[in-house]
Amino acid sequence: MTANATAECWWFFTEGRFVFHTIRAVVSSSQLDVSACDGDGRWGGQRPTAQQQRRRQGLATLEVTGSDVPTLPAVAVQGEPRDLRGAAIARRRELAFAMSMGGSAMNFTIDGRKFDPARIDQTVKAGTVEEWTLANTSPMDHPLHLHVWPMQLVEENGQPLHQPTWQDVVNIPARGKVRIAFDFAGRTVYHCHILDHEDQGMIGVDARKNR
Ligand SMILES: [Cu+2]
Repeated sequence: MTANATAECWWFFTEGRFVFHTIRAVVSSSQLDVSACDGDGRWGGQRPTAQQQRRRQGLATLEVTGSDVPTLPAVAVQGEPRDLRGAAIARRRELAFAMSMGGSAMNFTIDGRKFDPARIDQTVKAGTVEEWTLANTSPMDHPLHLHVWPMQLVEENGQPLHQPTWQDVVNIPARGKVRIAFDFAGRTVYHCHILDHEDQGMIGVDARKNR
């Protein structure tokens, strides 16, 4: 999973004690570690050590007691979003995700601009399918989240995806590109899901118009 992404799981438990933990380190060298930043939020501190990289992180302990309940009814099959890979693409756009020094702090920008809630960054015709290439020119990953609507990931670093993959957060790797497709109507925002990146400007507004 990418930073701050969500997943929904179903579990069947028997009696006992269970611990959820990460299967490997929480910190990777391509992701922001707070302790690896100096006071100005600039990258420049320690990279995680090999020992830190190997360390598992406990997340939660769960104790299951009592007797078994009768078998639950099967979970209804969930509908999947429409596979957009063969859809007619109304428009293609490329968005640039960048970071730069601005005064005493970093600027995190999309297409060279910081967030302005009064500005609409992308205007799209409702009911059409668009394909966006998300290009990251910075040395850090930026997990992009589009509010409310799932994005279909269609290409990762030049390689097309052969399985339909929908995500609510798509990681744009450092100095890499991903391509997504989606269709929706309304007004929403897209932003980097790393809190201090979005707080420092990495948010855009997307509005769909019925014309
Ligand atoms: Cu970011």
